[in-house]
Amino acid sequence: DKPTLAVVGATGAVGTVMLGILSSREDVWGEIRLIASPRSAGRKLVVRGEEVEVIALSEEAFEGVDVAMFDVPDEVSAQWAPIAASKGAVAVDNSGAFRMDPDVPLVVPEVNAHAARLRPRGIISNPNCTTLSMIVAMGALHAEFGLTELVVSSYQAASGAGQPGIDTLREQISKVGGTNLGTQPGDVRRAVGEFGPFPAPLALNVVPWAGSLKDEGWSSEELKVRNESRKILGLPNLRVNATCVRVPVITTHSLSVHARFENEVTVTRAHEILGSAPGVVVCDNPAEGEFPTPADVVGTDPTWVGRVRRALDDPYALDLFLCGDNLRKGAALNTAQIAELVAAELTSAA
Ligand code: 2RA
Repeated sequence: DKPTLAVVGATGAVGTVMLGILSSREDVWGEIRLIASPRSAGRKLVVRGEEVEVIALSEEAFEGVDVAMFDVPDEVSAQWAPIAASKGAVAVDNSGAFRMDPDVPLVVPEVNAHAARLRPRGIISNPNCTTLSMIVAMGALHAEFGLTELVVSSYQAASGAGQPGIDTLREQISKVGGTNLGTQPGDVRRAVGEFGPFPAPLALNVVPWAGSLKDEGWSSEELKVRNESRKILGLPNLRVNATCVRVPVITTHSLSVHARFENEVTVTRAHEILGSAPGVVVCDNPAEGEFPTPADVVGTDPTWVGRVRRALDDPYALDLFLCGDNLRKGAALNTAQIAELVAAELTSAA
């Protein structure tokens, strides 16, 4: 019989997308159990067209579970993913709790699916949505040209900060829409007043910050892009510089990437590689105004790549622009794909 899946955090921004994805992908699951904090227990959510009652997070909730997806804050995963694993489940964790643990694989099925099999702690980590918005395309180019350096600027959507991020941006837009603000120093800042999870106003603005302050002025987000890219690609010495910026977009992260390789590159060959890479769509015809934008990419599964150019001063480097829906491939979809890898493994071993 089919494996039992638990979705922990089913009521959050990512959890909601997850239920939609589980309802539209090939159904490889037997029972799907929805688990959330005690305050959400008892709510009924629809998955695969059926109403399922949410149960409270507890040890018993993992009885008989084969795969447990975690879409919860780091500290909740840190406590409960090991408990789920101790009950015999494979935990697929979307939080940052275990991503850099040497005994926990960090998996993007299109790039390093094999890594999912070696999981001594019974936990598999899902990368950060910013890393995920570029790594499928970069993995394809790496396989062909041998990646040596990444210089990245991200343009991150408000929903990366969850529902509070979405609510904050919409509230700010309602305050500044239809006004003549954005022309005097501090006028938007004064008008919106509240910044929610962000350190500065987001509407009519960009905020060169995401996450928390780490050593030497780097943000946690920028170190995640660096460290996770190295781990996923198996390139411990990959040179990575990221600058992570929040922009007034509801959902879909964008990144501009300067990538340097061991081998000379051509745009023609890069287009061929990206065009045939699973999970990647090439949208690159600036003469016709065709390039990826969040307004077109949101709600879709692939990584969209455009603006592919060979660096003018370096035949070993490409410049390109990518968009990816940070709640779908950036979180829920990749987690679901990893869970499906495990389901296939369990089913074939049964
Ligand atoms: C963000 N990537 O966008 C981080 C976490 N989702 O805030």
